[in-house]
Amino acid sequence: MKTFHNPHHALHQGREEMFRGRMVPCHEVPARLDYVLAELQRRSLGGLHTPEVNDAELDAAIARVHDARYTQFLASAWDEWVAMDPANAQRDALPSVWPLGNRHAFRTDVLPQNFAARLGLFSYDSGSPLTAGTWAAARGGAACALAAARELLAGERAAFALTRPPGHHAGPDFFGGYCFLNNSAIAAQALRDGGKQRVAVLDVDYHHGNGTQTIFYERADVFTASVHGDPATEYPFFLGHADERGAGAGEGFNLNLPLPRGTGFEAWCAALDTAIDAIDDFNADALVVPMGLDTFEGDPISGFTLKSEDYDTVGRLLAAAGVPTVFVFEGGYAVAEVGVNAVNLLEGFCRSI
Ligand code: SP5
Ligand code: ZN
Repeated sequence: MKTFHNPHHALHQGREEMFRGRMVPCHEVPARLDYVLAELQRRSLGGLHTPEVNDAELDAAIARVHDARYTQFLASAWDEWVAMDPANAQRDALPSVWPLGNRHAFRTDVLPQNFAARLGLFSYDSGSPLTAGTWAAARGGAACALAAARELLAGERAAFALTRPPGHHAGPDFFGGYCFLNNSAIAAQALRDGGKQRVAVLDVDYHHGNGTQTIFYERADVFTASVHGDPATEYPFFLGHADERGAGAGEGFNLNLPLPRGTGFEAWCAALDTAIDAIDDFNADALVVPMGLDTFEGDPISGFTLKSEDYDTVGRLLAAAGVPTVFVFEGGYAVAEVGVNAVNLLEGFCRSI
C-alpha cells in the first residue's frame, strides 16, 4: 500500500486551544505525523510518496466539497488576521463570536467585513487555532487525499493519505475539531467523479465525523457510517446521534453508531461489524476510512479502551469488507503510540487482502 504524506503539514502548528475557560497546549501537533512516518519506514509497509497534484486539479477537487466563500476565507485568513492588528502575527487566530446558524434569526447570508466575525461565521469551536501556515498545510493534506483516491481509480486495492491537519469535522463551509478541509470527503468525491458508483465512508475516529456526515447527508451515492463516542457526552456534541439517518434522497444512507465513554474492544468491534454489514448491503465499490487512532486506551482526550494490538484486528476486519479502500489519517493524540497503532491497523489490513 502506498502512503501519500503531506510535506507541508508542519506549517500548521497551533500553540494553544481554548478548553473550559483556559488555554491549554494543542493536542493536534506535528509530531503525530512524524511518529507515523517513522513507523512506516521502520516496518517498510510500502512506498512513501508526496502527492503529485497540480494547483488547478487540487482547487477543483476541494471545490467539489467546500463552498467558494469558505475556501476564499481560508486562503486570506492569516493575512486578514494580521491586518486587524500587527501584533496578531505572534498569536494564532481563534474565534470568539458565532452566529447560531440554524436557530433564530442570526444572518449567515451576509458576509461580515469584520474578520473576527468571519472567523466565527466559518467555525463552530474555539479549539482549532488558525495559523500562518494552516491554509498551505490543509491544501497539502487535501492533495494527499486526492492522490490516494487516484491510486484506487488506477486499480490499486488500497492507499493511505497520511496528513494533518485532520479533516472529518470540517463541513462545506466551516472548520472545527482541528479540521479545515475534509480530506476524507475530498477522497470520496474524487472516487465518485472518477467513476466509482457507490462510495462508502466508514469513520473509526473516536469523535463523530460531523463534517463528512453533513457534506453527504442528502445523497444516496455516498453512504456515511461512523462509530464514535456518544455525542451526549463527547465532542462534537451537536451531531452524531443514532436517529440521524440521512435526509431527502439520502434518507437511509447515514449510519451513526454512538457508544458510551469507556467502551472496550469487544463492543466496539460489534459496532464496526454492524457498519461493515451496512456497507456490504449498500454494495459499495469503494471505501474511505477516516482513520482516527484516538480510540486508543492511552488517548488523552478520548474515552475508549482499544489496545495497540487491537488495531491489527481492526485492519483485518476492514480488509474483509473486500472493497478498494483509501485510509485517511484523522485523530489520535497519544503521540508516542500513534505511529505503532496506525501501522498496526494498516499492516493488519495488508496481511488480510
Ligand atoms: C480530528 C479530531 O479528533 N478532533 C477532535 C477534536 C476535539 N476537540 C475537543 C477536545 C477537548 C480536549 N480537551 C482537553 C483537555 C485536556 N486536559
Ligand atoms: Zn477524533
